[in-house]
Amino acid sequence: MAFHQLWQLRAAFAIQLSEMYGEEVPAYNTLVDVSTEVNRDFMERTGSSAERLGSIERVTAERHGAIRVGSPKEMSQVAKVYAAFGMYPVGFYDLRDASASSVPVVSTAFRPIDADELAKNPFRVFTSMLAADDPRFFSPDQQRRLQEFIDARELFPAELLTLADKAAEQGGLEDEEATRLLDLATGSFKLSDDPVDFAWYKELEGVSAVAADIGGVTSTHINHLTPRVLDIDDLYQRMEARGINMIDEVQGPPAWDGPDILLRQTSFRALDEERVFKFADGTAGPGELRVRFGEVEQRGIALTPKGRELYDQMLAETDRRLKKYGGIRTDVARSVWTENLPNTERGLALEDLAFFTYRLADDVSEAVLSELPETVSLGSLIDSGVVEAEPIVYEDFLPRSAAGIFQSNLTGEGSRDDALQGTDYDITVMSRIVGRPVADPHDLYRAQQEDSLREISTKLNRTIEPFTADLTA
Ligand code: OOG
Ligand code: NI
Repeated sequence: MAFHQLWQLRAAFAIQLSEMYGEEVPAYNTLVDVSTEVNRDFMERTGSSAERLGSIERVTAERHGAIRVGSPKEMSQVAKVYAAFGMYPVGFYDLRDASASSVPVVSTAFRPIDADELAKNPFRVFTSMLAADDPRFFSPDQQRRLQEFIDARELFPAELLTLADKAAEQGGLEDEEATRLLDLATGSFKLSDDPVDFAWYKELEGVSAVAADIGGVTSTHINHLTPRVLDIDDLYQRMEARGINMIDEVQGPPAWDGPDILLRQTSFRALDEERVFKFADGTAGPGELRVRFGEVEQRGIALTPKGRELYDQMLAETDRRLKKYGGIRTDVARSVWTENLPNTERGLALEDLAFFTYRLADDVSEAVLSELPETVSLGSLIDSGVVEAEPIVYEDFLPRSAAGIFQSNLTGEGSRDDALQGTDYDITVMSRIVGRPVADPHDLYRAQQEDSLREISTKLNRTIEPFTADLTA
């Protein structure tokens, strides 16, 4: 008998989902193969610096998934399931206003929180909840019928929830129970072959294809699983060369002559999948739904709130220039970035634009150390080689990119009545729904950075002044 800790359960869960998804959506296997090739070639081209943002093993094994649920109750249940895998809610994303199309969901991402847990296995799942009570999307009558439909289904069997609680409480499970937990959890994310009520599905699709995908069927399903690559532009070209139709652009930051920042993503539409429909006249028959897709991402350095504000300003500036002068988005974005963002890690660190952990360099002489003043700036410690910076990888998501990913895979625009007042959702409401506090990603990164600085400060017995603007010159 072996005891399986939460991270081991998480790693096994990621693999089991991946195997199931590969059987369901063969294009996913192609994507994984091409991603592996891209990473291997990138390593060969760039050598050891390729691993600056994670070991090649971690990057190549890394995935994120996405699922969608229909109600606060389902959200709190899925949170219990994730807790059994050491995955906790981080970040609040309101996608209702993040795009022109109708995307009636609010989301959070479940992921490991501690750096050592992330290093063991970083599996994360972007999890969206239908805002079924938002009058901008659903009429009062639709809200009532949606709620009834969703309340009547069971996404997560009671046995799964009991086992999940037990795992969370004990910090893991013994063999047999571990296997059972994994089977039940994976099974509840499997595309169901239950017949789909045609009229109901189409009615919801008129509001939003996302609403139909969530509230028009009796179960949830893993919507995509996303491998991580080291060069997304290379991946994009190779997929197109294989005849796979990618969305128009890579979402997020442009390719540019500087460190990888935040998150770049792109996707393609999966093929039609066969489903059985029930029609109003009582007959049933085969049909097709196209709801799932393939996505890939390249992760970069996490930005501080100050860096994030600059990022948002650069997005707005890119939009403004495109509107005024036209052009290709990535080209315009690249020039905005080059004008506004330091293109070295050092610049990003010193202007407090991105998060790093710091550590003492191995080979600093006692003489240098003894001459350090009582209070010393981080900039001078880096410049004199006493301290080295390691970028903190962005482990989260971007609302505008997420909306773009949703949007690029919708069949139509859907409808949203902006004249009405939307329901209030925010990180506090989401915490209540989930049943535990939703962490602010910036707090997590900041704490990691500060812990590392505190450690150096103790070792050196000096006060470290973090960011001194005049050193950036
Ligand atoms: C989630 C879309 C967002 C991402 O990577 O930004 C997402 C969904 O389609 O349910 O996965
Ligand atoms: Ni995704």
